[in-house]
Amino acid sequence: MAGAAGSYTVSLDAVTQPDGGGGGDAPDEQAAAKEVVADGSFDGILNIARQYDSRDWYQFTAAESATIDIGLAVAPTADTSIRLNVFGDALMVTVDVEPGGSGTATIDVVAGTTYTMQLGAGGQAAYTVTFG
Ligand SMILES: [Ca+2]
Repeated sequence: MAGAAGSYTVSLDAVTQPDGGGGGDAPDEQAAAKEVVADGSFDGILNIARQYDSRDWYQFTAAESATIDIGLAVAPTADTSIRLNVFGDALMVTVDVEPGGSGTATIDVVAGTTYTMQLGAGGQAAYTVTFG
């Protein structure tokens, strides 16, 4: 008799990444940085064990010229610190944050200018980026 009753489960260990407000993993290349709005906060995940996920790149365009704080909080469950680099025409500031910790990058932005942010980790870590 064909089609004997039974079932099986396929586990792909797939985690839906919340990077930058959903829609999957943020790109690992600066040129493809995921667009975010520099207001409020967003979550993300880094996991060096997954392809393309040792780096997450984001970009935002300043709505007005101002001094802004970009906060980075790393989940206590992380097994690695996270490095945040913020770029204008060149690297502007670097912040390293340990698991369970938080840090802030303060930069002067110019209205209409696009900035990129690189988050990188040597292990796996969930994070939250906050604009203020
Ligand atoms: Ca990611």
